Amino acid sequence: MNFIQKKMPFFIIATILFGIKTYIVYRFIFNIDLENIMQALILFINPFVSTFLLFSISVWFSKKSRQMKYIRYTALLASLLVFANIVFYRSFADFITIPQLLQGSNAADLGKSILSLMRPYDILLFIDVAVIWHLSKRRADSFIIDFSRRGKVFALAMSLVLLAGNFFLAEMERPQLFTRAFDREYLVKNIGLFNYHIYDIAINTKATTQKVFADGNEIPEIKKYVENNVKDDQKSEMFGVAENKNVVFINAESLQSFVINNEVNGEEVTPFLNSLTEDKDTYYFENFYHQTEQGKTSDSEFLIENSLYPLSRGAVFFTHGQNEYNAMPEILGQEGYTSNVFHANNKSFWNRDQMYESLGIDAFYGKEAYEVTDDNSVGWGLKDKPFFEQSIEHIKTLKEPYYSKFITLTNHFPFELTDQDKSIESYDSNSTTLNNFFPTVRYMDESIEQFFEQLKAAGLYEDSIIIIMGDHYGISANHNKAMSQYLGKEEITPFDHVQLQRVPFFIHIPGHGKGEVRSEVSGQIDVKPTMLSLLGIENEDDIYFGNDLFSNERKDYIALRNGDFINEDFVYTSGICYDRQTGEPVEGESEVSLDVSIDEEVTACTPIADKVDRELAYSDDMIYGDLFRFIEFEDKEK
Ligand code: GP9
Ligand code: MN
Repeated sequence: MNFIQKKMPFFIIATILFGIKTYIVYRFIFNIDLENIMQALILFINPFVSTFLLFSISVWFSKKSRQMKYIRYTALLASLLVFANIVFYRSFADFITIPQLLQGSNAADLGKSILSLMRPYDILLFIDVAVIWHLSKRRADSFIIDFSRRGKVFALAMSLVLLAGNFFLAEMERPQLFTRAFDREYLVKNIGLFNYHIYDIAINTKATTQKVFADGNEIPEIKKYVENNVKDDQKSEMFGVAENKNVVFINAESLQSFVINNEVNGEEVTPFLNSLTEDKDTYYFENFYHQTEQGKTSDSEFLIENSLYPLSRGAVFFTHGQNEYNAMPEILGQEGYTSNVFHANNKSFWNRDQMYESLGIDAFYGKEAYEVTDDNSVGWGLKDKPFFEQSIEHIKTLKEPYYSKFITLTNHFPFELTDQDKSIESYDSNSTTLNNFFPTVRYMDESIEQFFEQLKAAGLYEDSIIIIMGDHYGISANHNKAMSQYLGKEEITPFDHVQLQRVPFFIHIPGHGKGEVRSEVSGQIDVKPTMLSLLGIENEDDIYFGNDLFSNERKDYIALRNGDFINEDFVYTSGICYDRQTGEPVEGESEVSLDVSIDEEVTACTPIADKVDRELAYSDDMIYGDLFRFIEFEDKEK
């Protein structure tokens, strides 16, 4: 060890040893996908960044013995944390979260198998601890241990700079990594295991505090609002038309309504879905809006299962995955249904594994349930055609009646497709994203058509209703120039932007014969009440914010998560009230507001905008306070 003696502070030696170990664990024990060089670089850097931060704290201890003790015990505890994650990972292919740790069932499962999850070579994980222990006890004098004030401040500044650099690279690689918190694997990959745990603790503390202060007093007011403003008193004439049928729900990734009955390069984009708009067994809602925010697909799932709004920041699947809900799968469960989700991606993506349990979903067929090879994958993973093909085999084994959701993947940004899967040419504009969107949408359209055929061939079609819904936009406002070119418009105004948030919604009822194109303003918030009504299930004491789409007494607006709204007459966005027919701003009256003593424009939109704000706040209260835990639902097993 002579070569390092008297050259470096001891905490640097510890950082290097521990950093190397952590990197080896990332690469060879955790099965972390590296998609590009940038990810490989970040994964290499982050173990050293976080351990530097951890060990450099030692410089603030003035006594040598304390410094050494701090480094020794930190190395030991941090190694135990890595080890605990390894054991957990071997069982769940996931990283420990505080709620999971506290969740009885997981811990109990793990308890039984903990020994079988350990390997003899795991002992090697503690080599660096042994070396650190030895050096710190026997060779302490050989290292720099006296730090001047400047040295201390420098060490601190250095660790913050390194951390900022790491976070900067991580944000570049995955924009909005922290606010959206997609996936634990991404977090660990980008910011390291230790920072991930700190992040997890922070999120958890925030959620818990808000929950602790809630006592259910808020519920009567919210209930009253929902009774008076949301729920309709009468059942619609569609109540029960699909009683006891299986429900096949297709989540069409990033599908927007502007492609329906539209062309690109003179070819139909979605011939199959277009044919459904004219089909007598299908209702097509042409003014149906997605209401998602940062949680994207997971937000759309949250909306349809609960008829509550997702949160304005972060993914509620992540931040409130442990709440109690009165979700559709649970309600259907009481009526004898089983509920299943099919999605060939990591189970932990969007924290689905945890949230699905809270929503009462019985089975989740994730990536492991599929045969995924290089040949049948593109972009995000398994292509939609093999996905549906393989799903059919699983569906055949399900207990009926079932509610099964199929989440497609191919039509996901960056919309990659191999030439042999391309049935139509890309568009030609300055946006590769928009250009490539059309062929992947067409591929998804074909995969859904094929799925209909497969359901028929398997004898599963007649007893099912099939719902197809776009989950959220695929083309963001960053591509407005290309979008205006495609739509033949001069520009995309804020009004147009809201109109582009329409996603297709189809309800296909084999043999029904009364299908039509429906034009009422509608949204994802309406899916739960609509489905329950079609299945003939009453849900009276529930709290939710949507309506049965077939009812005549629906509340007359659809709120977007940012407070914008659409109703039959207006589109309200960016503080401007637009006439929905003309797209022109509506004249308002100036009024001096007493609170802020500035001029405020009052338009026909103002009263509805106020109501929207109130409704969003009530929905947030339900989630932040975990208020469903205070409501006793009939028949609900607690
Ligand atoms: C990931 C898939 C896509 O599992 O659902 O998620 P998104 O990025 O669209 O929210
Ligand atoms: Mn999606």
